[in-house]
Amino acid sequence: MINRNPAFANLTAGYLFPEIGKRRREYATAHPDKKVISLGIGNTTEPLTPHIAGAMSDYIKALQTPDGYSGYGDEQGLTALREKIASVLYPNLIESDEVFISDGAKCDIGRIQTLFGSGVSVAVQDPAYPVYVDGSVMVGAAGGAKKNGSGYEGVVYMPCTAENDFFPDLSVVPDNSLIYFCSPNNPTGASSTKEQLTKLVAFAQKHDCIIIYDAAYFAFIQDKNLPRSIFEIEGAKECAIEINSFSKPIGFTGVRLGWSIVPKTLKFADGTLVNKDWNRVMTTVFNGASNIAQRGGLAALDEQGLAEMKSLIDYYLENERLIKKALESDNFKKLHIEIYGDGNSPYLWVKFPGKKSWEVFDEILNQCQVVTTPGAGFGPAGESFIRFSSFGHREDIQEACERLKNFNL
Ligand code: PL4
Repeated sequence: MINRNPAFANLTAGYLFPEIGKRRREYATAHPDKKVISLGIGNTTEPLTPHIAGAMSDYIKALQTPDGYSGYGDEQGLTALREKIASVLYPNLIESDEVFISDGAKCDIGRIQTLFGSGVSVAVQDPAYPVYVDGSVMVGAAGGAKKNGSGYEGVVYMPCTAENDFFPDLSVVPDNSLIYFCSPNNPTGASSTKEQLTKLVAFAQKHDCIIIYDAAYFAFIQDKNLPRSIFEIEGAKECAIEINSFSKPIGFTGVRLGWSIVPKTLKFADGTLVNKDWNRVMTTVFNGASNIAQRGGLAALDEQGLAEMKSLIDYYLENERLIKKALESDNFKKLHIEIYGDGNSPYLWVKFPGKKSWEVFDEILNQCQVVTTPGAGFGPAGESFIRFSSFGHREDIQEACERLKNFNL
């Protein structure tokens, strides 16, 4: 028999989001008469918009003709889409051959770990999107990280709390580490300022670290002073990779389309270009994003597409305002909850002092039939927090808000 990859024995039993789905299904099965509303998994709910859907549908029609048919494309993506991402989203910052089109940010976060091998040290914001840590554990990074309480021994956790304005103390990060950083942040909803990201980049440069910057929620940033990309920060092209996605901006969570930016100025210790190795990874173990989805991505970045993107983002941000208002009602005041979320992300991060996250999750589900996400699932510093997602149909959000107004602990 072949031995099991020892890295897998180090993982916790299950990944956070399927566990939430399982609890939701169990509750629904036990209470078939009750309608469960999800403010849990960050999954888009609103239909594709006409211009973007139209571009894909036209392309599908063309695929049915001898002239319009196309098979495999370049693994790195359509040249036109790479150029459009560079010029529309990173004007004068990035060149098109630094853009790699993919099937989504999560997949890129997984694949990118193959670039650094098992020896690399890993630092993450705490709390963080679980894929950074679980993916690192799978490839045996961080010294073959082993489960230790609610975290992993070997992974450097950088607490991001209200006390430090959700920006971590970087001094705990060893030299030559991979630093996973997400802004706007999942789950805290905090967006890092230009000053904070300047500190991050300066630290990475001084300590020979590489930042894996997850900007999957960039489109939610409303404050014009907040950076939407790490490459707005001087020096970032020497120390950062950006992972990004069409999932949340245009509802492509199911369609699947994302991109990574690997600057040609980013090098490994031996001088090899990271861009060269990433090109090798993407052309070897990835076969290109769907050519239909890429037509949607192209349409999303023209004038009409960008306007449609804005209308979707505005819709979810209005949901967020409604949820926040419900959480400000008297019953929650009595619980002394603390609400974080400044209208630049789809998430509200809410502290229930003295309570365990999973306990609050179960109570909200049982009392209100509303699914949330327990903060402890995002790392040790997430304990006592609940994440509320604003993805949902307006009428469901309104109903969830009404039910939450009767919640008590
Ligand atoms: C549930 C910071 C959601 N099954 O759709 P992608 O792959 O382009 O982007 C995934 C992604 C990347 N980066 C960050 C994210 O928050 C997400 C999506 N996260 C959430 O509720 O936290 C969906 C989770 C999905 C998953 O595992 O990603």
